[in-house]
Amino acid sequence: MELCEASDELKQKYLFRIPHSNEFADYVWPGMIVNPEKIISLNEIEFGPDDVVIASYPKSGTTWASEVLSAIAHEGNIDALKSIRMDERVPWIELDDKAWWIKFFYVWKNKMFSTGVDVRPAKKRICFTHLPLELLPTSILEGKCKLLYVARNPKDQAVSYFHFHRMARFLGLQTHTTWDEFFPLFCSGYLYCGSWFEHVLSYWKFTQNNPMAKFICYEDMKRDLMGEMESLEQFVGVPLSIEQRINVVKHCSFDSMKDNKMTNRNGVMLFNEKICKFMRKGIVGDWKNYFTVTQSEAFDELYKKKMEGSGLQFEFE
Ligand code: PPS
Repeated sequence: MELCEASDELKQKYLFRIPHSNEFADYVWPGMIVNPEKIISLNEIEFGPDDVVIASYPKSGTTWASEVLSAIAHEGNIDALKSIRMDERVPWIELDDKAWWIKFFYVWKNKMFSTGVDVRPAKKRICFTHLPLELLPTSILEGKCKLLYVARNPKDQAVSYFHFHRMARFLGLQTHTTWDEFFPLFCSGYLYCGSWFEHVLSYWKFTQNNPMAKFICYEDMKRDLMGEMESLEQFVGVPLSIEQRINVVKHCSFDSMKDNKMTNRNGVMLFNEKICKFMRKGIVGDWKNYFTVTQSEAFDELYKKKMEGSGLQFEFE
């Protein structure tokens, strides 16, 4: 278990490596893109019955679930999805859009990607967040809108997050942080968005017996996207035909999303894709290429302790 603990020195190093980092509400924030004022101001937004909020711990399949849900909200109209960039169809609510680099990005994006195609408006408004449950706007917590939580087995999530720290400028392009340093930071929860266990378990509890909320897993989407879609359609109340569903499943495959400039996040200047692609591997079980046997055993022990009694189980292969 000692392997899972991060020293104060390591934590300080992490904080130092994140540009404009700050600590707020007991979490570390990458100040280049998220700030406390923006998070607090979100409470002014009144979410309603036509909104669906996707929540997740980073690197859990948010982008994938966003495209699937957006496809449902657009009633299977793939042309609409190909005409509008995903970050417009599914905005990130806590992104600090007052920062000049974000404003610049939007101007550039509109120039580069605007197709001018007039599409039928979506049936539902969709957005996403990585905020821990307790920081969500009140209207979401009060069940005024639907909430979809996407989770992924923590071993693959950690590996994906490790690579993300290397390529995301707002996390400091941490190519010097080794996997052996990242592992205890992840286990101890001293990372942007905090502890994976706390994030996932708090939403898991929230979604239980809550008709306005749903919990899905990356691994289930991998195994049976058709089946997951059907239950998502029911959840948001927009049914598709089988043919439409088949087209959406094709459109949302890893290879198709990877080659689709409206979804693959290529050109987002917050990322350095020369270091690593945003659409990296998209598989279950990549953790085996990173976790040593000792790390895996230590993590399993921690996992058992933290997840005990929750009734939540993940697939790791
Ligand atoms: S983020 O930055 O937090 O919004 O990232 P997020 O979208 O949650 O997670 C990124 C990982 O999801 C993989 N991905 C997919 N896997 C399978 N199929 C599809 N269509 C798909 N789209 C995205 C992406 O490759 C990241 O995982 P890794 O393991 O790094 O490849």
